[in-house]
Amino acid sequence: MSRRHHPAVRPVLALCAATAVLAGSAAAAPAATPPAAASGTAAVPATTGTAALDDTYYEGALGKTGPALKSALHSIISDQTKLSYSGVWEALKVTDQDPRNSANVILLYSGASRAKSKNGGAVGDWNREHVWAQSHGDFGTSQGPGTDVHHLRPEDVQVNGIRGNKDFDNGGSPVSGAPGNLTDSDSYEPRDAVKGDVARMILYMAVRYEGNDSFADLEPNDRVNNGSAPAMGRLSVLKQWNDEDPPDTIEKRRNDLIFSQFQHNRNPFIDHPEWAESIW
Ligand SMILES: [Ca+2]
Ligand SMILES: [Ca+2]
Ligand SMILES: [Ca+2]
Repeated sequence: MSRRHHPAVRPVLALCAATAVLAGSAAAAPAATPPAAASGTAAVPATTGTAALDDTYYEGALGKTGPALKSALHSIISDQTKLSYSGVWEALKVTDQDPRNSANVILLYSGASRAKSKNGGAVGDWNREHVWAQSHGDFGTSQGPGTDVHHLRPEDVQVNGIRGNKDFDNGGSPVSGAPGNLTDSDSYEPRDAVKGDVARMILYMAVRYEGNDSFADLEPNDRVNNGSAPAMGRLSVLKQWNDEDPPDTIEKRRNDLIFSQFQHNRNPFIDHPEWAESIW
C-alpha cells in the first residue's frame, strides 16, 4: 500500500523512488490510474471500513498516543499525490458532488447545491475555500497546503469572502447567504452540520504540515486574531465541534474518494475522531 510520490524530498527517498521506477512500479507514476476505484464514482462503496484500515493504512500508528501518534500519522499521511491548483476544481466536482444531483456540488458553509459549471469568481459562482486560511502560514496556492483538498471545499464567492481568514469560534451575527452560520469581527462559526468537518480539516492540516518541507508548521491554538501566524483557533472549540458532529457517511465517502482517486492519503480524524483528544 505504501507509495512514494516525492522523489525530491531526500536523496534516500529519491533513490527508493528511482528504484521503483526502474522496477516498473505503477505506484511511482502520477495518479493517472486510480488504484482501487477505476470504475468511477458511481461504484464507490459506502465507506471504507475502519477495521480494515487499521490493519493496513494505520498499522504504524496503532497503539500510539500523544506526540508519538502525531508523528506516526504525519509519516503515513505525508505519502500522497499533490494536486495542482487548477486540478483542485476537478477534484472538488467529484468529492463534493451533491448526492441528489450529479450536476451540482454542495457548498460547505451555505449548504446550497450549485451547478458544477458555476466555478469561478463572480457573484453567484462558487470558488475554492481554504478552510485553513491561506494567510495563516502564507502558503498560497502552489502545490502543498494550498492545493490540499482535504481542507479545500466549494463555497459561494460572497460567503467565502465573509469568512475571509477568520479563526473559528462560537458566536456572532447571522451570515448573509449561509443559514445557521455566525460571524463577528474576529471569528466564524459554521452551521452545525459541518462543525465537526471543519474541526477535522484543521486537525488534519496540523498533522500533515510539520515544517519539514518548504511550508510552515501549521498548528491549532486557542486564540482568535491569529493573522498571518501559522496557527488556527480556537482549539478548545474545534475539539468540542469534533465531538458534537461526528463523521457521517458523506464526510467518510469524501475521505475515501480523496484516498482512492486523488491524493492517496486520508484524514485520520475522520477515521478515528478520538485521536484528536489523544494528540491535543
Ligand atoms: Ca469572535
Ligand atoms: Ca458533519
Ligand atoms: Ca503541524
